[in-house]
Amino acid sequence: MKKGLLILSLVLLASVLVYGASGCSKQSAQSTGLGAGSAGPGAGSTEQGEQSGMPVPGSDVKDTGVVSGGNDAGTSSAKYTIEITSAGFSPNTLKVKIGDSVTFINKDSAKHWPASDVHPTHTLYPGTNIGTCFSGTEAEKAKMFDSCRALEQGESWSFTFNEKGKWGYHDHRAETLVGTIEVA
Ligand SMILES: [Cu+2]
Repeated sequence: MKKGLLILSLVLLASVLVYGASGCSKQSAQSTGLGAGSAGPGAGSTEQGEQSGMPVPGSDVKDTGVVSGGNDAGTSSAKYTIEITSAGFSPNTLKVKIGDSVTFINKDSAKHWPASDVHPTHTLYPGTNIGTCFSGTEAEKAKMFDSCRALEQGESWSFTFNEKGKWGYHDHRAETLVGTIEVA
């Protein structure tokens, strides 16, 4: 009796285990299959999308910050001042970077006219031509290394250098007053 019971219970237990195991494996296989077929990829991809999506906007924001910072660094141009006196330009040699701007200020009682070489046409600096001073548009004139007018005492004129090179200039009113701006 005891043996019979033990064996019976063992058999029952074994069958339960086997059924249970097979049932479990079937269920898991089915759920995996179903999952893979329907909800699985969707949920998985959604989860992945959310998981990878969450950091992406964050990193985008960070990237944007970095980029705008980089832009700031790129666009933050230096500003230089060159004084004009009866002795000429000071400093008369200057090294700047592309995008930097230079303000010429007339500290003299006489008028001065900073302009690209070569006198009298002023065509050394790209896009510059003294003729355009009188016939060109404001946009064209803005690109010219030429004040296009004689600066009064205390008056200033600013120009942004967007062309690489070593640019000689002079005072169109007194062409012996010269200087050089090197744009790197
Ligand atoms: Cu000139």
